[in-house]
Amino acid sequence: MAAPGHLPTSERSDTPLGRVFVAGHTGMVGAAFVRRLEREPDADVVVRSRREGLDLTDRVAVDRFLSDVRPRTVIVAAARVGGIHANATRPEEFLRENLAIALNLIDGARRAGVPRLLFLGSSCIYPRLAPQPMAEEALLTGPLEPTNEAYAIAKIAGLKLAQACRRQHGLAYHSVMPTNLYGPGDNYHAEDSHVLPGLIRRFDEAARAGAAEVSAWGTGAPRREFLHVDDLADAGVFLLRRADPPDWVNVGSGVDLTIRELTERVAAAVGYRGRIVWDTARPDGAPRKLLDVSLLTRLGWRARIPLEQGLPETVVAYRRERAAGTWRH
Ligand code: GFB
Repeated sequence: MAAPGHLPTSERSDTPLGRVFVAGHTGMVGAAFVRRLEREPDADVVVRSRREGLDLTDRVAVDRFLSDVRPRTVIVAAARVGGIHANATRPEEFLRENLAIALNLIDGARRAGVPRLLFLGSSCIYPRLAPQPMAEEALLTGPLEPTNEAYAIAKIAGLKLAQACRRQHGLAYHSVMPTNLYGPGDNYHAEDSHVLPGLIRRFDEAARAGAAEVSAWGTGAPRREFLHVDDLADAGVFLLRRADPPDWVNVGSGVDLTIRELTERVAAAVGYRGRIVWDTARPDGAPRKLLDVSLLTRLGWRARIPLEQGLPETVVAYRRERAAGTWRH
C-alpha cells in the first residue's frame, strides 16, 4: 500500500526491505527513518548505539557488526552535522568523521554482501552559485560554499562511492540529497545548531525572559528551503522500494524563504514580540540553496508537511523535549 506522501505511480515496485540497519538512529534523521519504518510490515529495524559498542568511525567494529547482523538494507543516516558556525570552525572533524562513516558503512556493506544501501547527503554538495533551483546535474560544476566545504566534500565522496559500487559491482547503492531539515529531535546547541532550531531556542528563551531585543545571525538576506524530517524519511523509503532508483535524488519542499522571513515566523511561533537585530559579524553562507525536485516529483513523490504546519509542531516538540530533559543541546 502506498504511504500517504506518495502519488500514484505505475512505476513503483515493492523491493523488500528485510532487516534494515539504520545507522545514526539517535540523530534527528535516523530517528525519523526508524519511526517511518515502523509502518512497513516487512522491515525488521536494527539499531546499535555508540554506547552499545558501535563506533561508526571504527572500521573493525563496523565490519564485525555487519557480519553479525547481516542486514538486507543499510541506511546511512549517521553523520557529524551542524550549522554554519560548527561547519566553518571545525572542518577537520567534519571532513574526517564523515569520510570515515561513509567509507566504513558503504565499503563495509559491500564486503559484507549487503544488497541495498541508501546514503544520505546534503544540498550543500552543489556549487555555491549553482543555477537555482539546483538540479542533480549541478554536481561538480563549480566551487563549493566555503563555510561547509569540508562536509560537502565528504558527502560527495560518499555519493560517488555508492555510485561506484553500483557501477563496478552491480549493487543497488544510491543516495538522497535533502535540503535543510528540521523536526523533532533536532539539536538545539546555542552555537553549533542549524538556523531553525538555533532560532527556536534563542527566541523562545527571549520570549520567556521578556527580552526587548534578540539577535539573529548575518544579514537575513540568504534564502533557504526547509523540509520536515518525516517527509525526508518517507521519500527515502519510497526510493528504497524502487528496483532501479536514480544514483542520487534531491529531496526538498520546492519552496524557500529568506532567513529574515524565517526569523519572523519563528518569533511568531514562540510568541516573541520584541525587536530583532541582525548580527552582521556572523556569516551569511550560501546566498540561496533551493533544490530542483522535479526528478523526485516525476518518480511520484512530493513533500506533504508545509513549514506553516511543521514549524509550530516543532516548537511544541522542542518544548516537550526540553521539559523532559531529553533535548539535544
Ligand atoms: O542552518 P544553517 O546554520 O546552515 O543556516 P546553512 C545558516 C544561515 O542562517 C546563515 C543564518 O545565513 C546564517 O547567517 N542564521 C541566522 C543563523 N540566525 C542563525 C542562528 O541562530 N543559527 C544559525 N546556525 N544560523 C548548512 C551547512 O548550511 O546547511 C551544513 O553548514 C548542512 O553543512 C546544512 O549542509 C543543511 O544552511 O548555511
